[in-house]
Amino acid sequence: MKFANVSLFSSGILVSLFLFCPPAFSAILVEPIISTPNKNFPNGEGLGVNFQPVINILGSNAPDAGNRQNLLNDTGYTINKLSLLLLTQFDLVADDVLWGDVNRDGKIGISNIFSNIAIAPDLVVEGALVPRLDLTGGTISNGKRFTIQFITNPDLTPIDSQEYGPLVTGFFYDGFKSVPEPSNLFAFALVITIAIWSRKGKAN
Ligand SMILES: [Ca+2]
Ligand SMILES: [Ca+2]
Repeated sequence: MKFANVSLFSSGILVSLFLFCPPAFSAILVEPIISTPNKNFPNGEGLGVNFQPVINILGSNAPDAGNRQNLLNDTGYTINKLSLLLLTQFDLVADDVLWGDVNRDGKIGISNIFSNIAIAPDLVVEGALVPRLDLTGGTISNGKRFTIQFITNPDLTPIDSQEYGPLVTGFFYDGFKSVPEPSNLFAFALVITIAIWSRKGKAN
């Protein structure tokens, strides 16, 4: 009798494990590739002057052929920080979606522009916690192109290149506007000085 109870209990545990463990093991890992323009990709759209630092988020499906383009930074700002987001509340998968080392080189994120790539605290977007990855230690000047791609494990790239990937990623940036060259500042100061001198001259 006791033995039978134990067996039942054990099989109950097995059922629970079977039901609850697979989702934890099947988390989808996402790794971004941020690079200088890829010669194999077409030149895509500009980000536009309405895409403002920090306050605007640009979203896209991933991974898919639609991401394979060279975006233009025409925001008017030099981008010195990119924050990438996994907008899991909008995706089409039930599994957890996390940043991870998909190409297994020991680091999360691949970039020939930004040298520091680090997981940042989750961001709250429309009430949902959003995994975030910050890229710093590099710049994308206004007028320059760059690419953002995502690779995943398992590979969720649609077989049909016209289809959208099931994940939704987003990004926002921080940056600065170019300041006048030091030589221009000096010339400006010189003009002001001359104006003051000439005014003094008139008064006398
Ligand atoms: Ca989801
Ligand atoms: Ca990696």
